[in-house]
Amino acid sequence: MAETALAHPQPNRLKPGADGKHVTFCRLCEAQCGMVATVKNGRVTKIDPDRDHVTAEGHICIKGPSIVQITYDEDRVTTPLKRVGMPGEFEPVGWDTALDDIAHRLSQINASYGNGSVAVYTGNPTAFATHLPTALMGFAASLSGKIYGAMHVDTIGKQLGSELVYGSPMVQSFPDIERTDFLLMLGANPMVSQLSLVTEPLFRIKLDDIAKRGAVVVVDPRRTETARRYEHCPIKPDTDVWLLAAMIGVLTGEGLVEEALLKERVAGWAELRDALQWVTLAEASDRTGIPAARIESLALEFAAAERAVCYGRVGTNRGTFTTLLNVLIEALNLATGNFGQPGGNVIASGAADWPIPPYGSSQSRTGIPSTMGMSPTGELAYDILTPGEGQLRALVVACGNPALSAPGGAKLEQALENLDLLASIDLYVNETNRYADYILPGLTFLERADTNDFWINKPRPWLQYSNAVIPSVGEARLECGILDDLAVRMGGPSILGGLVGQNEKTHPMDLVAMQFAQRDDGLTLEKLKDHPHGIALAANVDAEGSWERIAFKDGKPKVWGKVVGQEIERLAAHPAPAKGTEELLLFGRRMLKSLNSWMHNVHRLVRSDTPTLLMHPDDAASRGIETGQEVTVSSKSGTVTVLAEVTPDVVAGSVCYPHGWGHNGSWNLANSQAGANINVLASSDSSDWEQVSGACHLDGIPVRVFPST
Ligand SMILES: Nc1nc2c(c(=O)[nH]1)N[C@H]1C(S)=C(S)[C@@H](COP(=O)(O)OP(=O)(O)OC[C@H]3O[C@@H](n4cnc5c(=O)[nH]c(N)nc54)[C@H](O)[C@@H]3O)O[C@H]1N2
Ligand SMILES: Nc1nc2c(c(=O)[nH]1)N[C@H]1C(S)=C(S)[C@@H](COP(=O)(O)OP(=O)(O)OC[C@H]3O[C@@H](n4cnc5c(=O)[nH]c(N)nc54)[C@H](O)[C@@H]3O)O[C@H]1N2
Ligand code: SF4
Ligand SMILES: [Mo]
Repeated sequence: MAETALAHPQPNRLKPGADGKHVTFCRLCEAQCGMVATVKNGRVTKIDPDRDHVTAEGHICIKGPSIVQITYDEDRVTTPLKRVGMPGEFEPVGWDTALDDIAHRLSQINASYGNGSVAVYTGNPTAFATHLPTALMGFAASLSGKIYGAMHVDTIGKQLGSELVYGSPMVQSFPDIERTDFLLMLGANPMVSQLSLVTEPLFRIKLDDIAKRGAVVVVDPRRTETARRYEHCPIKPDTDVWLLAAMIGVLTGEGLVEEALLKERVAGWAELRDALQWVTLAEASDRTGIPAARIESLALEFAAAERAVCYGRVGTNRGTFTTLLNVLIEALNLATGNFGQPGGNVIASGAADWPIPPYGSSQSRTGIPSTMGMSPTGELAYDILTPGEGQLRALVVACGNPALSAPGGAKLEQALENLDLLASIDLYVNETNRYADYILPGLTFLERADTNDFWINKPRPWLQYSNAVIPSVGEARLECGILDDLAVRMGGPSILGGLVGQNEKTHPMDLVAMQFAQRDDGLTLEKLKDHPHGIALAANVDAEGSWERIAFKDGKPKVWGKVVGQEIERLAAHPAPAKGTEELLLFGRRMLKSLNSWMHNVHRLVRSDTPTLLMHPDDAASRGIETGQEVTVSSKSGTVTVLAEVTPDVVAGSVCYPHGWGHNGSWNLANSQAGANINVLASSDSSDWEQVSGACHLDGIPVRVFPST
């Protein structure tokens, strides 16, 4: 029986499953494009762009409409599954049986071992389902459990940097791309990723406009789709921190920093400036591979632009100095007077007001301080396999696939099989939950009512509500409802009810309605429902208001502190890589028709998106490697075999491969695709990561590459 309780009453629009055109929005990536879904005989037959959408104005990418194939995919899990044999061998089971057994075993494990023996893993799609992140946090708290997630392979440097500079990991700055004249972009490829930690579906038009007004400079070891369109500044992987330190040095030397503003409104500038004085242009040039003159001109161009902003994304979050790098990005924006200004680096209002434990409030078993109270994901295998206090014995994975997304894939798979209990809420049998005891079927966004208020980093703020387009397929259920049910079966209060102080089940949309009721602009959820294409809240983000959002009591950003000081000392002592070595540095990329590890079961997405190892012609020639050849790539952590593609697009001395491939779940088409799990090459030994954050080292991994035959 389909669960129709998900259908929240919605007077002005079609009921879930009703024939007709349902106005909705995509929840696959942060762009959140508007969509119109056509339903015939209760089934979604097609998805068109919503040309009346308040921000996207008809923008959509190829992945969005593919949600239809995923929703009705015959490989999709639509009943609870129980493991009956080897990994991947499951049989359908009833909801009550599954939930009762999971609840019973979780309670038992927790009672027997306590102390972090139980954990949740929150994958990327949890951030696109209203109240799922909060439900997961509540669920973990109810078990005194640990929380692992995609953060340590994605945004950790940004989050810790935000806590150090602005006082909270939730107070995150973003570029006001609507109004800037100069965008310095590091480690991001929006032409493929559709822009991350900034929600702007028309990003391409906005970037084109910036380039017309001034410049978009893309710092990347690969001549990416974005670098090609704008101005490329090639850099050796994992060296951006040198670029930023040197740029700050140039600006200081030239007297181009806003000293008065820094003195009055920012804490720690003088200390940071002085601590970086030893960084010379020559050294930075040697480390980054960027000519000294270019580093200098980049700094001068940045300072000269009326409105400039530096933005770093995934490629600045998994290196050796990711935390310092993120602090320096904030510092560059602050020092040039570009923080809290139209066209500069801004902070939006409305960051989730969660009770977040401060940085370092706990430590992992190998001594990594927690950020946002989260355990380092790279340590999952270690925590499961290493006996003693805090050994992990039960894991609930929500919308995640760490076997492909976290470092040390093979070891992690072995560890997952060693758990006393592994339960997963997912759409598929993936590479992680094939080791599970139970898989519980969750929903696609077509089956969920949602608002888009989680993603607040919008240069043009807007809000949208969508009802579920269809009732849930098969026996699939709303994810936060599943967690709530488990919590209650374990004898605790409802976590969703608990959030609003009621000891009874509450629909997440009721919670959203209550949150809306506290807004000071009078917009209620009911009013929002009257605007099916979304409602524009303002033409622009309130840039000047950014200053009021700083979480420190004195309202001043802090660019100096113990962590920053120590990290600069570590940088000074960091040896330059040996020259003339056989090793190449491996870094990642995303592909337009992929979404991390899980959209490879859709024919139109995979038919022309084969992953290859990009390699510079000089490196290929010296190894006798040609395009299309099978090559072996090995690191200290593992070995994979992949196809080579020789191209001058990557800097010499580096190779590039996307993550999320190498399938062996129950998704038939995905399993038949070429490609390997590149994270087998990433280290799950915590001593190989940045110690202050636990950021996994995914970009700049030393590897050897040679022909396979
Ligand atoms: N080497 C390398 N590794 C990386 C990265 C990289 O750039 N390079 N990127 C990292 C980043 S940024 C991220 S975010 C992580 C992602 O890491 P994860 O979040 O662990 O993995 P995903 O591949 O996003 O897997 C999502 C899972 O959720 C399921 N799912 C999708 N939508 C829904 C839904 O609505 N409901 C339910 N119940 N399930 C759903 C899918 O079937 C899939 O199994 O990977 C990281 N790993
Ligand atoms: N099509 C598609 N879109 C996606 C996703 C997807 O998998 N596919 N995933 C979504 C997710 S979960 C996220 S987090 C966002 C991420 O969005 P982005 O941050 O834009 O992610 P990427 O496209 O991986 O771009 C990262 C860039 O960093 C570069 N890079 C790697 N190492 C370094 C380095 O040391 N220095 C510098 N300067 N650059 C480096 C890579 O070459 C790459 O071009 O995208 C989201 N959107
Ligand atoms: S860019 Fe594509 S995947 Fe992202 S929200 Fe828009 S349609 Fe969905
Ligand atoms: Mo991500």
